[in-house]
Amino acid sequence: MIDEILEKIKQANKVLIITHVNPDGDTLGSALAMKLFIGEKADVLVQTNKNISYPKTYAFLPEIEKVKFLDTVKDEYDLYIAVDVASIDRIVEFPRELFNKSINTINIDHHKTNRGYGKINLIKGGYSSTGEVLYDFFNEAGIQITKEMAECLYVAILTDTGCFKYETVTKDTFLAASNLMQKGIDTSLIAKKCYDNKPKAMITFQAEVITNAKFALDDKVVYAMITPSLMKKYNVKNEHTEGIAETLRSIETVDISILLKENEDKTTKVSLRSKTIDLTPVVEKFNGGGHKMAAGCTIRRPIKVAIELLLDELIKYV
Ligand SMILES: [Mn+2]
Repeated sequence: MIDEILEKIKQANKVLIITHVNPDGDTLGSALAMKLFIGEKADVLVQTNKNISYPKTYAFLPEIEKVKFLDTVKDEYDLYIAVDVASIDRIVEFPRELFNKSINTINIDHHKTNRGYGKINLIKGGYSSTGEVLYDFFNEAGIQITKEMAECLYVAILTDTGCFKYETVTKDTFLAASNLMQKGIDTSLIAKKCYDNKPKAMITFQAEVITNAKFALDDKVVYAMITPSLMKKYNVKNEHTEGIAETLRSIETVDISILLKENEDKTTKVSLRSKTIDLTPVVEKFNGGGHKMAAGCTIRRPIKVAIELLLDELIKYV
């Protein structure tokens, strides 16, 4: 499989590396590490238009200033590589069309729910991050990991493990981090850039969301709701909702935290976090995906209906 991937990369004239919608540190770090390896003939796609862009937190990543957006991407590629994209519907219409019609598609991921929609699928379900999958890939392929690539992979692993806290972390994850550190990256500075760099409005916005959170099922479940008007009030973007579900999960009695965000079209984006309960069957009921302790879905109903549907489902597990 590794040789096959290397061969495809070698043969390609132009490569599009696709990150998932609402990009995070893992998908961006993995995509940029891959771009740094492939070089000039590879572009990274962020699936928004340019004015929405990627979370500013990650603006320090090498070569991120070169990414393509939906409004600049063209039909000019002969190889597509999706990284950290759990399912094909995490790629939006136009790039999905390009991906689906191409004979050269590679799917690199760590989500257990990934069904292998690529022609070549390098999926290590249960791995800490796609960053760690790629770290193994580069090593097994005998590819030299540069300092810049190491920075990207480290950010991918750091952010997707919640700073090495989640149960997906193994001794190999620490070994990867250690080896990446030996490339000369400043891990303390990277952590500051990823976590101590938030806009003031993000914290005041999150304070209001958390203050209004509701508890259910003997305080084992907590949920918070975000409407477009609240986001407008604080002038915040999607990326500024990050961390709310984790903060709510950190409450002593809570096993499952839910963050619901109503979209302009009255559908609801749901993020779930859990301490002990496997969330994958819950989100699969709503065509979502993810990991045991961190999963998500979109429910095609307004926010108040969505939470009722979710609570009805969660009663079976809590
Ligand atoms: Mn990931």
